Amino acid sequence: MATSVRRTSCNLCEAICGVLVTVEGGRVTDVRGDESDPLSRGHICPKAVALRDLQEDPDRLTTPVRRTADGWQEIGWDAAYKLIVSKLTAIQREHGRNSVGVYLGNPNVHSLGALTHMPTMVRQLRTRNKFSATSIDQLPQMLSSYLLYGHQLMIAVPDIDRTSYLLMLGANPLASNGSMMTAPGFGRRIKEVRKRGGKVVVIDPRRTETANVADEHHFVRPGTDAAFLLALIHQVIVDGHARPASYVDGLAAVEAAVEEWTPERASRLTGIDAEAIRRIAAEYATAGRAAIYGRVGVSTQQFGVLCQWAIQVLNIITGNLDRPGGTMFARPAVDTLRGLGRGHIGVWSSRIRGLPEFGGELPVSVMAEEILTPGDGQIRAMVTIAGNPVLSTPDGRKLDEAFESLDFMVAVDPYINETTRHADVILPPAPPLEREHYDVVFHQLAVRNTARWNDAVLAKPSSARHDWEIFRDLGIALVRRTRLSRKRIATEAQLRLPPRRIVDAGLRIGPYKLSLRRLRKSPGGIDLGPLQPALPKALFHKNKRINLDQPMILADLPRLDALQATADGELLLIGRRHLRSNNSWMHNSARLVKGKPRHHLLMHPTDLADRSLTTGQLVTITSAAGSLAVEVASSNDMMPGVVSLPHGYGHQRPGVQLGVASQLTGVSLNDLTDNQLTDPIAGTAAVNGVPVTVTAS
Ligand SMILES: Nc1nc2c(c(=O)[nH]1)N[C@H]1C(S)=C(S)[C@@H](COP(=O)(O)OP(=O)(O)OC[C@H]3O[C@@H](n4cnc5c(=O)[nH]c(N)nc54)[C@H](O)[C@@H]3O)O[C@H]1N2
Ligand SMILES: Nc1nc2c(c(=O)[nH]1)N[C@H]1C(S)=C(S)[C@@H](COP(=O)(O)OP(=O)(O)OC[C@H]3O[C@@H](n4cnc5c(=O)[nH]c(N)nc54)[C@H](O)[C@@H]3O)O[C@H]1N2
Ligand code: SF4
Ligand SMILES: [Mo]
Repeated sequence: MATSVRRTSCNLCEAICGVLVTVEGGRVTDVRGDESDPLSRGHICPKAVALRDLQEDPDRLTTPVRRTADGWQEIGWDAAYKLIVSKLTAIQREHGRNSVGVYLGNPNVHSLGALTHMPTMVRQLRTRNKFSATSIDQLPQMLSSYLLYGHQLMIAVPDIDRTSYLLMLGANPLASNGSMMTAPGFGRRIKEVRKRGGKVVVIDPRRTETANVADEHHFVRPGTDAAFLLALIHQVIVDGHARPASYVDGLAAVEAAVEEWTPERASRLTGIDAEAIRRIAAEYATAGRAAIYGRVGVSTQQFGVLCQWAIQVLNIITGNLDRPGGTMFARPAVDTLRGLGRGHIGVWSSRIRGLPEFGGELPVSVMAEEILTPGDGQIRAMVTIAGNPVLSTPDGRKLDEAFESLDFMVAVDPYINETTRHADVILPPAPPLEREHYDVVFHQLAVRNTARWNDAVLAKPSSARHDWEIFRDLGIALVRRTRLSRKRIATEAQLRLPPRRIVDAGLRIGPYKLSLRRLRKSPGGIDLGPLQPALPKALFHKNKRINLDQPMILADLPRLDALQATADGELLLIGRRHLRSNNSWMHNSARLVKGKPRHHLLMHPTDLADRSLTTGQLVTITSAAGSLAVEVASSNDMMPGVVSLPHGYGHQRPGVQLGVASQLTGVSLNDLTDNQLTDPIAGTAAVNGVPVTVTAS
């Protein structure tokens, strides 16, 4: 049998590791890290091996299916497209264009074909009811970048390979492999910081895997990080360490805003020692090359935007933004920012709750009410693409009910899961190993400039479709609903361009004047060097200045002033991730899910004792959204008063067709999170810091 080793990449998470895949007689027999990859340097995690399981999963759909009274039936591609377009068109004709809603899930950003072709298809639906994982994820980072740097995706990343001080809040890269910061082998990179004599400090309500490899860890009461960050700004200014670059305005407004946020005051709210806050401020401000980084724990909480703005302010006023070892901007070979909108907020609002759109999307927290509340503009049909919002977004049970009530639903997804079981038609795209890839998103967020093109490892069967082909065909059918015009012809032509042609054009006009041909000659990727200073020229604001004084954010300070301690007996619920799991999916790989169960509610021993509970016992967790029962486990790594549950579990819902996953114990964290609990600035779901009570079941 012919054996070959092919170079490709794993795109299951943001680390985009280079991998070597051994193929024997058309089957994958081995997956390992590519030592020659200039970014990942051989790193992989256990999920890479599961690429093979995705390929061979008997539950993975390979042809479109249609739900009928007698169950799921296979249907041809063309018949499926025809059915979808005629149903969506009829519904929009009768109820208006906003009667079709769209949810765009996480794996879209990991697929080249989704990025090149999906937005054009979705635009043809002309709906304002668009949702995505952004509003339960990185929205606060995008909004602060939009306000400060003029572009929603102009994200500064810690220059971890040169820093001597890294302060991390609400991030656990040893489980997540890093996010909004592509740094494969994050653990090794942390070790290297420490070996250089640098310092790594972690702020998290749980002593995480990352905290365990850091120099210092502090528990923080969930949802109060903004107070800690404002006190750091306060202290940096008091100590005379605020020396922003000449292109920065608004320091006086910041100074006034943090005047009363002394370390003592922040300490009372956060639980972090005032002396420690003072010391961290001084160490960070004088380290010379220092970076503050905050991820999910300081984004999907009630003060997410305030936190992410404050993190930027600290990096800016200490002169760490845009300097080696501080936080810097990547310069990828395909200039992603130029091809994307800079962003906007509040151009329209949601119909029922009036939450603002951001970048053309409404917050996921309003999706269920927009489907369930009758009236003009009610959503009657949904298109979900690479998303499982029943498990991934707040109050999943309500959303389950909402999806069941729809007149029509389409899912572009390889599985029949908690969300897609409600669909009338499911269109499954070809799996990762059958796809070509260039990363148009994560090179933009990478800690080093590199570029890599990957040919497909395995040939796609002729009966299968790539995601981009699905979006092309649906898009063309949708645009053909409009009158023949120049615009329509241009849209059709754009949809017909294969992703590789788009990448090639992007490379040629990009900053390094590369080409697909050039990249294909170096299948392991090429190194374009460390991050380079780029400011103020790279700013998207016309005046090339950064204004810290953002009224939208400063107006939120009274809400923080009013923040109270939790009520008696109440606990705060937070999430957690595990290296061998990936959001709401990949639980169908026996190889990944084996081992110790990972679904328990973690609770500090004193909180258990206060309630006369013991490890292993079934407990009932109750929140404003509902209650559920799960086993509890004692953990000294939890901050007292805080409990933790992972999201993405709970595959026992009826109709789910996931063999291995359906056998898995565990409940859905998002059956407890509350869709009324948001960060009001932009409606980001606050799924961390949810008030709950825990009692014996
Ligand atoms: N409580 C709580 N909730 C959270 C989070 C949390 O920390 N706590 N995290 C949030 C975050 S950060 C995110 S990003 C969201 C993620 O939530 P979602 O946006 O729902 O994404 P996933 O859970 O990754 O779901 C992936 C879906 O895409 C399908 N899929 C996999 N690969 C492909 C593909 O190549 N093409 C297509 N078309 N489909 C594919 C899978 O079968 C699955 O249905 O969850 C959020 N929800
Ligand atoms: N293995 C694996 N990798 C993944 C994923 C996965 O599901 N599994 N998901 C991917 C996705 S979509 C994303 S967005 C990234 C996320 O990447 P990370 O943000 O690194 O992910 P988490 O592990 O959720 O880390 C969030 C941390 O915030 C802490 N936290 C909770 N509330 C608070 C708070 O109020 N304040 C502070 N300071 N901390 C708090 C939690 O205890 C947790 O340790 O991971 C990606 N990578
Ligand atoms: S860290 Fe793991 S899942 Fe993420 S890209 Fe690398 S191998 Fe894939
Ligand atoms: Mo995410």
